[in-house]
Amino acid sequence: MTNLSPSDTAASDTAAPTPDALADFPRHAPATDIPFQLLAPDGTAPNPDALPDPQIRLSLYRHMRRIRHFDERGWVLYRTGRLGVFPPFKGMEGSQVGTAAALTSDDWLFPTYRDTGAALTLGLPIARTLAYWRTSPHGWHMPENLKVLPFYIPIATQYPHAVGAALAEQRKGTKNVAMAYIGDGGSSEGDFHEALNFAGALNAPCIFILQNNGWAISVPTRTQTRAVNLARRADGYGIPGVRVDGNDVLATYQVTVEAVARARAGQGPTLIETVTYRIAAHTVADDPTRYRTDADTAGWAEKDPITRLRLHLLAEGILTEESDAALLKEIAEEFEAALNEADTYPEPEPAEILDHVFAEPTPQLVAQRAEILREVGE
Ligand SMILES: Cc1ncc(C[n+]2csc(CCOP(=O)(O)OP(=O)(O)O)c2C)c(N)n1
Ligand SMILES: [Mg+2]
Repeated sequence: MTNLSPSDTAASDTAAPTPDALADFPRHAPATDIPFQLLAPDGTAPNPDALPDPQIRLSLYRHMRRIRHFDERGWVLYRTGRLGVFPPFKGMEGSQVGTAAALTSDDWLFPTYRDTGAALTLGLPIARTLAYWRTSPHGWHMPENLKVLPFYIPIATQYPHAVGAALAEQRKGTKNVAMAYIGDGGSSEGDFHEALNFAGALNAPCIFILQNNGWAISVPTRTQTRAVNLARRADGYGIPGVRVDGNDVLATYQVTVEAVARARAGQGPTLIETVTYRIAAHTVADDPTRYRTDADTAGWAEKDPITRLRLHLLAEGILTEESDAALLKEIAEEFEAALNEADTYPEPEPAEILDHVFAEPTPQLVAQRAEILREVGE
């Protein structure tokens, strides 16, 4: 099963490419720098036969709506002192859902701080996710039935880790894959390049998602690198690179399903650059008006991933105004129930900061724990 709702067809099964389809992969790697797209910003699909099943389209829409609700409620909770600082991801829902929905719960997901939406899509419970952004230990360790790593704050470190996890699965002889996220800024770090080379050389079943959202805090992508098409960085490591419209969840999903299928079939790693945009601030504590103007962001609101799929689903009769309203109500209720659950988690004890670092604490951690307990007088 994939991460789409239980009633959905397993995406990786239905979309398992034939040998012919694999032969010319990546068929979406363009000679130009134009990202691959299935759905135009006005919701029209020039090639309707290329779209995934209606049920999958609806499920992708539901996931995007669900994570946007988290993002919107997150701002309110932060401003009312009920959530810590978190990085919003509005506008990037297509990129996060389209990629994570191609995995199953047997696969690994290595998210950055920006990728709350991807982790929620794969099944990380909302209550635990809220706990993480409340800096509560309840959010520091993941449910045992999921291989989602805690959100990485040091940029790029997750890439080599993901290759390690992918190689472990390869050695065990499973078909499981690892998916790692990084930003445009992170792709200028050494770890990014080491990981791609390592994965290519050892044919690791690893999918590298590079979310190019235009900004690394206050530094625009055009300033941090002279490269325009970041997917082409894959060429340097002999692996396929795909540039996709990250605000088109259907296109993103399709290229990711293909990359996952290749990895499961023993055909190695893929780099997917999702071209998207950070509509909001770097974190809820950041003020982007200090470093960018309306001219910088112009045009991106019209490319919103949710609006575009909504227009398409309404036109196709897959969604109605009524079913959409019912969906939003259901999503809001689910969120409030999770918030209530997170509110019941007890306040952390100071020494808990050292829990969950290793399965068995090292002698150093045992000593530090004792020191903390002495300091707080326990
Ligand atoms: C190793 C490391 N260096 C510097 C930072 C400080 N830092 C936090 S976010 C960020 C920018 C990252 O930009 P990008 O990779 O594009 O991700 P985005 O925030 O756009 O999702 C930097 C430099 C850090 N967290 N880790
Ligand atoms: Mg960025």
